[in-house]
Order: sequence, then structure tokens, then C-alpha cells
Amino acid sequence: MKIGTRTGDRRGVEVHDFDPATASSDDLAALRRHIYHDKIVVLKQQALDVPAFVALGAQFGKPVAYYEPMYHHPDSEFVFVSSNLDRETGRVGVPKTGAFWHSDYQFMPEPFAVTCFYPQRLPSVGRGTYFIDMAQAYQRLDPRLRTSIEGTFARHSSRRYVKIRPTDVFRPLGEVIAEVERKTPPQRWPTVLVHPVTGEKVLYICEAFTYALEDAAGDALPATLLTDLLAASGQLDAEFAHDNIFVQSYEPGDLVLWDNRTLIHRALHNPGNEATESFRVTVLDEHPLTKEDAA
Ligand code: 7UC
Ligand code: FE
Repeated sequence: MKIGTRTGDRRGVEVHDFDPATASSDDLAALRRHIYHDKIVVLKQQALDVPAFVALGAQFGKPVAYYEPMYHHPDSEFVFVSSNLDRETGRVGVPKTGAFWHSDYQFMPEPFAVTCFYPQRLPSVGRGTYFIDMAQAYQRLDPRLRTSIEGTFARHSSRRYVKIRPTDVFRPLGEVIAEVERKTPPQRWPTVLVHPVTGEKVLYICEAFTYALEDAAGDALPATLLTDLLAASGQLDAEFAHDNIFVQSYEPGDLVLWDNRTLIHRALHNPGNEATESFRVTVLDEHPLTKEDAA
């Protein structure tokens, strides 16, 4: 296994000659360290089938099946499929997922520690993922803004991005919305996490899921505060030119591991309808989301 160094603005650490079938426990421990400290690890030239991909994910934590079965790969509930392919045997997964700033499962009681992303079919142009390092975004906040969120909390809901299921056709929208609220009630997390492994402070908000901020007593803070934080972190930049934003693009065989506490991401789908498919395995590690003494 050869671990590269980060050069220029290519944020991911590239790893060559990694074979999960023969990897030593030291190799895997090194990968785990790099996920947390470098945030993105790109394993090059991987050729894994579904069980091998799930087994690799399990090296970084406990794989979790996505709560909504329509995303599941037919051979494993632990593989979330994003796909626009039309198979004769029917649809697999969901098309054009994640095209909004988010952290996976931030709206759930146990947000994922690590996301393992494995493109299966790449379009000719424009398949990549935008990222923002929210620890860096926190450090870059105006000190006054940083002070104003000390000890505060943020509320998160998936409601704006839950996909209508084929089985929901002809159901009253109010009933579907009520079901979303019941199945995935909003979660509250500290606005600033203390990463349990790196100790870094992370601004833990995203444009897709975070809808309100409140003080420690649960009293609402002005909506402009959330907007200011989203803007300062780069999430409201429609041109994706903000300094905090970087793109990870993909070559065939890339398998990308990232720290889902620290990074938020946004899928970059090609504008046409070229065939594209990706698999993902998401895991919980042995640590709490945030250290208890979170600011
Ligand atoms: O279809 C999607 O974009 C899924 C999204 C609402 N949730 C992904 C996640 O893991 O939070
Ligand atoms: Fe995602």
C-alpha cells in the first residue's frame, strides 16, 4: 500500500496498491487515521463486488442500512444506490441523489461517521462531488460570528429532500408529509461539534437539512444568523466559487472514503441524462458524534 501526500488543491490523499483481500491490520489502521486527519482518502484502482465493498466499509465502522429501502442494492441492504439506469429488470436505487449541501444522516439520531463512495459508472463529463471542510469553515468565520454561536444548537430535518417513492403516487401530500415527520422527526445537535478523534471544532450545519438555531434554553435565534453562517461557509454560493469549496472528481476504479462529521458534500450531476451509477456504504464508528464538552 502506498499513501500519497496532498499536493496543490487536490484535497484527497491518494492510496495506490491497496487490496482489501491482502491488506494488513496496520494498513487499515493507517487508512482510518487518514480518513479523520486528511478527511478524504481515495483508494485507486479498486475492483470490488458488492460483498467485498460492504466488507471494506466494515473496516471503518458498523455499516448501516439506509432507512428507506428503495435505495438498497438488491444484493445488500448496506449498499445505497444512486442511479439513473433503466434496467430491463426494473429500477435499482434512486436517480440524482444528494445534489444539495449536506452531511449524510445529519437529520437522524445517529449520523454516520464515515461515507464510503464507489462510482460504478461515470458519465463522460462532470461527475464529481463538491466538498466543504466545515472545521476549516469554522476557523475562517468572523470571530464575532463564532462567538455568537457558542453554546447554541441547530435543528435538522430531511423534509425538503425526502424523495417521493413510486408507492406514494396518488397519496395525499399531507399524509406523506405527516409520515415523513413521524418517521424522521427533526434532530438537534450542537451548532459546533468537537470531533471525537481530531478534537477539531466543526461548524455542523448544512443548507439542505438545518432549518433553525436555538440557544441552550431552546429559544429560537434569528433566522439571519443561520443564513449568515451558511453564506460564510460557502453553501449559498450558486457559482461554487467560494474559497471553502473544492471538487473531488472521479476516475474509474476510485473508491472514496470521507469523514462525514467534518465534511459536507454535494453531488455534481452531469446536466444531461448520461448513464451514471454509484454505490455507497455508510458506517458508524465507536465514537459519539461529538465530545461531551462540545462548545
Ligand atoms: O435521495 C437523497 O438525496 C438522499 C438524501 C435525502 N439523504 C442522504 C443521507 O444519507 O442523508
Ligand atoms: Fe450524501
